[in-house]
Amino acid sequence: MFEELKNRPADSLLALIKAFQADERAGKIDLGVGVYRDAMGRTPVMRAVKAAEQFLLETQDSKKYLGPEGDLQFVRLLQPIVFGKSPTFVQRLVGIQTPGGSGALRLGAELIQTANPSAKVLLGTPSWPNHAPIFGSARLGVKEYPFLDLTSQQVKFESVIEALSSADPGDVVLLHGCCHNPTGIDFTMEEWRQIAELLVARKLMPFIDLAYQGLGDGLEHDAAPTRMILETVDEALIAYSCDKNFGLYRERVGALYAMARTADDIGKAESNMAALARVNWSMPPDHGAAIVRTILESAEMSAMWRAELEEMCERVNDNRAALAAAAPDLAFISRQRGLFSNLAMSRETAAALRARHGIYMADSGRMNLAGMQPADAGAIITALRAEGCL
Ligand code: PLP
Ligand code: TYF
Repeated sequence: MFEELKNRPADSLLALIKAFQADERAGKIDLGVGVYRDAMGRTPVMRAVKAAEQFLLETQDSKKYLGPEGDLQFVRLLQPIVFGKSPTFVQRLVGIQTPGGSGALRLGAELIQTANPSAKVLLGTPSWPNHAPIFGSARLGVKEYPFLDLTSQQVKFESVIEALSSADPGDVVLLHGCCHNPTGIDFTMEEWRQIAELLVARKLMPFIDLAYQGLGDGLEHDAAPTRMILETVDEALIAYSCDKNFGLYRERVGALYAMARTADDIGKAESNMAALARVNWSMPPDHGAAIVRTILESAEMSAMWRAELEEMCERVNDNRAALAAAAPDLAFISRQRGLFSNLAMSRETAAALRARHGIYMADSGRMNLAGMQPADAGAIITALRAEGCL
């Protein structure tokens, strides 16, 4: 049977991890996979996470099953952080714990497929390379449209408007809530408002992917577009990841929220989300969500978490400023937000940056700004100049 299978390419982002490890040069710089790094180049366990793990070790007295919804206290406590303290739409929200933001995207995709198999998902490109495969493997049609021009580093807003204007009622629009992956380019609030109006006018449903809240300009700022959209439309899905802003990557912590029109619809969304979770993973892994719940239940641990997240956010933005200060051509990097910026380059150039200069970024030219130190700015710019990128 297995002889029938075709070999498939490895995820090129994840392959960079191994390539970097195998490089023995001292000055190598890892701007590859999207994990936060501190001033020592480490991806530390956050202080509040350590404290919560200690607390759980001492107090957790059972690991019995929780059910397909996972830890509902986690889902509830996350709500004010994502949606604000008392949003108008709170009664119309339902959430379920998922294995990471990826699990939330997959569950949301299957929920759409169950409710409306002919719905297409509009995806602005470039996007996170896993988006299209996740929707495709849930048997949804994916319609890609150009989201921006890498050479000018500008959003092609006419193309966004055109894609939404020509979509069919019931289609779904995937939107990065903040810290766009791979470009760091988010819509302005004015553009978000125009998008919200079009969603209503064309009867389209937003599916907001919020994987980096707090890593752009702070928790509140980064959630503002999501909240505005939810105040405007009557149905939405939100895939949330705690893997970056709590540094819990391998623990796989996330949630899928649905906002529905009526109490009846909420009940249906909820029961279908649970049923789909059951056939996918039965129940989500507990440990990471228990950590987040423990942090959010404690004022002290929450304050520790918020303070460390702010430090992380500042560090990334300082790195952005250092690159922009060292090369006027890269001024746009200091205006972009989140872990990533995406330079316009060929894959050959990205390969040359790795081979000749020990600078590891994705073949697409995406760089993780958390992977450098401000003092690396000079070496990065010298290499970019040597390879004709500047
Ligand atoms: N969405 C985007 C835009 C991402 O960059 C990631 C990164 O992994 C995810 C979703 C998935 O997050 P998680 O690791 O929680 O599955
Ligand atoms: O874009 C990134 O680097 C992160 C990590 O299949 C990631 O989102 C990359 C690829 C992948 C899963 C996670």
